[in-house]
Amino acid sequence: MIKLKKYNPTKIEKKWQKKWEKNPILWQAKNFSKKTKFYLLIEFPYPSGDGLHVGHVRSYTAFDIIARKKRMEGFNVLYPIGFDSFGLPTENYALKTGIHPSKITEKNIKNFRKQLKSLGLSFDWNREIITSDPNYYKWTQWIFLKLFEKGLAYKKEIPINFCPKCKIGLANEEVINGRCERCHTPVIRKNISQWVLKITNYAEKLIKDLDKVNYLNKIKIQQKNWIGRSEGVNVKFKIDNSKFEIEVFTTRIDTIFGVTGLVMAPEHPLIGELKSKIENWEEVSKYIKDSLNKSEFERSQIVKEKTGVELKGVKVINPATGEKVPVFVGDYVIGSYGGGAVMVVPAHDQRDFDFAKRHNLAIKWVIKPKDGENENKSEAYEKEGVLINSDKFNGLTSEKAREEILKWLKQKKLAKKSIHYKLRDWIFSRQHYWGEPIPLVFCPACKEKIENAKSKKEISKYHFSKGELANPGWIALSEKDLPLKLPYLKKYQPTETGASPLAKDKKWVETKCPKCGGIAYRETDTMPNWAGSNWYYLAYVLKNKNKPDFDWDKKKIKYWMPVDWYNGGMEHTTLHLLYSRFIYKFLYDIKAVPNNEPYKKRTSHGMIIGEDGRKMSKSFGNVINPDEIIKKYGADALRVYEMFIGPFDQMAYWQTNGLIGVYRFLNRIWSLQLKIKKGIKDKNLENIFQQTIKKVSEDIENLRFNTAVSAFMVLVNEFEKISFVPLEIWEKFLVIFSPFAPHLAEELWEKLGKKKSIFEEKWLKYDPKLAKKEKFILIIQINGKTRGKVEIEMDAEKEKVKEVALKEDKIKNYLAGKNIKKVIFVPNRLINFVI
Ligand code: ANZ
Ligand code: ZN
Repeated sequence: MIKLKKYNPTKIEKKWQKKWEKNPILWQAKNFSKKTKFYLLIEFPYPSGDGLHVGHVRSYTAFDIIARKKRMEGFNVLYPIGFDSFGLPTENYALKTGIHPSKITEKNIKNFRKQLKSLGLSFDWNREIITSDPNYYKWTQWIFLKLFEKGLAYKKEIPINFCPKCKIGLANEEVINGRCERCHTPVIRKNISQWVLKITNYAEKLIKDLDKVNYLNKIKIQQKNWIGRSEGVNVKFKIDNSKFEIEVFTTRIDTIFGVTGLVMAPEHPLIGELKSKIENWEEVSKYIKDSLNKSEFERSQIVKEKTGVELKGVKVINPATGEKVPVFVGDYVIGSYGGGAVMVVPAHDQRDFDFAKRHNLAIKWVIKPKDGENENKSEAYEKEGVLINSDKFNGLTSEKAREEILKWLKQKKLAKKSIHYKLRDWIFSRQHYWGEPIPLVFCPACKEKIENAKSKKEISKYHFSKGELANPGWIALSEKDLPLKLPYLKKYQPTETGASPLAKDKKWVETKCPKCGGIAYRETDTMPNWAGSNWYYLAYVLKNKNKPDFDWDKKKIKYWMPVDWYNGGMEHTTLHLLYSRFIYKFLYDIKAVPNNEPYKKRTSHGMIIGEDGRKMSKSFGNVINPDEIIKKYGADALRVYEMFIGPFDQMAYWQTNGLIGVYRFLNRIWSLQLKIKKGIKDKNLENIFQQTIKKVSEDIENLRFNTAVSAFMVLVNEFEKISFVPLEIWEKFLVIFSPFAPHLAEELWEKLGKKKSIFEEKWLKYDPKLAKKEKFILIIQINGKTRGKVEIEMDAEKEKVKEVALKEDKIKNYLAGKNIKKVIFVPNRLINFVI
């Protein structure tokens, strides 16, 4: 008998990775191939200094399995990879170590590439992209220029969330519970002039088009909540003895007869206008100053006290009753939502109720339950109901009243229907070094031209774009001057003033205006981290193998887009997913892409948690380094283990013991080589094997990798039980197992004398006849006594067995009127009802 060498994953895996690299048909996607295209996308990594995480391995392996299966099924699969390499962590690390961010990025990418390759992932490496490469960000800048040209980018002095530690402005999305997403320092407010993108123009489409895509429901819900569409009414409250009026947004116009006050946000511009009327101006202005320093988060806390100061001397008129009610400034009202003011209905809104108690406002009940009375007067009655104390609207339901009151006030030109969104425009500037420069200059001469123009006609001869007219002085670079390269700066610390470090490079900043040739100054802000990932799925499509630059080839886009299946973390469903959908929709509107949703299908994976139940983190010392695992047990063991670890969409705990178990399992497969025999038949095994094909194929499509691995384990048990494994079944087993453990399968395949790669094989279809589950005679007992028998499919689950047993007439009779206390179930044998 031949002696079997030990399973040596290190050797096998290196060998095959080298061979596969030289065989592009195994991983290369072909533009315009006649085969049906299938574009699989995973979220590309940020190349941090920590290297690859076992969380990356989970998602990348899962989709590698799908990619390999799809290729074997005859699809032209695009499964690409790249690096999202601009961003703060690299810059912070650079500041700490004194090594330039570009150097660090290069080094980190090298490490990531090596790690990814050591996993045997079948990425199309010819399409690798790097967002900090000027050839790449040329197009990130181009997209910005287009947004600017069409008037979707504007510069605005706005209070932003500012992290005093990172010294950077943060988008609302980057503020988690009032703290900086990266360093967890409490965020403060600061006024800075920023570039902002009008994502709100797309709010409606971003909600509506969710109907067209196949995203996990929880992802759709998150997107909808984030956009926060709210339908209601804008109502005008005239200020007594003044030409001014205050507009409020309400979703409950049915409660208008209960309004006993009005609160304005501290930012509300009208407060300044009313200064001469306000008798307690000092108190009011101090309150405003204090609240503007607070973050939006702090201000919107539900538990927070509803503070406010009355504007003494100012009253507004309730448009429904004509009553004069007091006006306040209060920081629980958000300046940028609705009209930045709310009507106070203490009886029917708990926040208003609290506010009223504090400030002695009247509480006027105008809604009662449909049947009966509302007895509880110690809190607001927020539910809908029937109107009372509302004049001619008494007796109407809330729903009906909303229609009627709107009609009535509309006639008086005091109200109109309106829709508001929680979604804010997207702050697109960062005062940091390691990002894409914004390709605009500021030209004082052009500014003057625009501002001093007497007529539209006069200005039209200069051909300023929408963006240039809306932002006087800001002039777009010409497309042919892209990329605008990030200058190499030795000193790139963020500045205390909040200005971008690029401002320090006077030589770079001073330039000529592309429009008039006069002296102009470059924008020194850079783009946020999200800019590069807005369009990276297109970059893969456009990437040329031997050319560093991209051409915007619409034919390629038409062939490949949309992405067929996109997988990523739940933490990106409100930010990256929304931003990239917005950008793609914009590109569609300017006819740069042929369809308006970038991703057909979106799923997400659960995180992998440390062995101790905590998030993996250096500070807890519970981080698992994939390199070490691969060195000790091999990439295949890591891959199969991470697929076996639990349901793909759920969080899972790392367990090194589990990994060792999988490693042993692969060793057992390795040993089976000795038992392979040609020319034998085994009907029972054939049956189990056909079921395995069916199960594994379906499980892969449904992301049930854990149960697919279990099915392989059952099969391998069967292999071990018999004296010989038929060669034919063994070969087929290797084919369906190969996406999970590609190196091992390829090696065993070669040992069978095969000349071609196993990945050139076709995926298997199960034979429904052969896969039929066998039946057995189920014994049905009552209190341990056999009362019946019935034929049923092998491996039927408890619930199913119970159902079948309870349908038997005899059993029905025995159990009539009895109470089943317990059901004992022995799989493939018996069921016993204890009564
Ligand atoms: C009066 C009222 C009576 C309200 C009532 C509710 C219940 P959503 O659904 O989230 O859009 N509101 C309006 N603008 C606001 C702002 N800038 N800051 C804080 N709150 C604001 O919420 C709409 C409701 O939130 C509006 O309807 C308004 O209070 C408040 F029994 O108006 B309501
Ligand atoms: Zn100019």
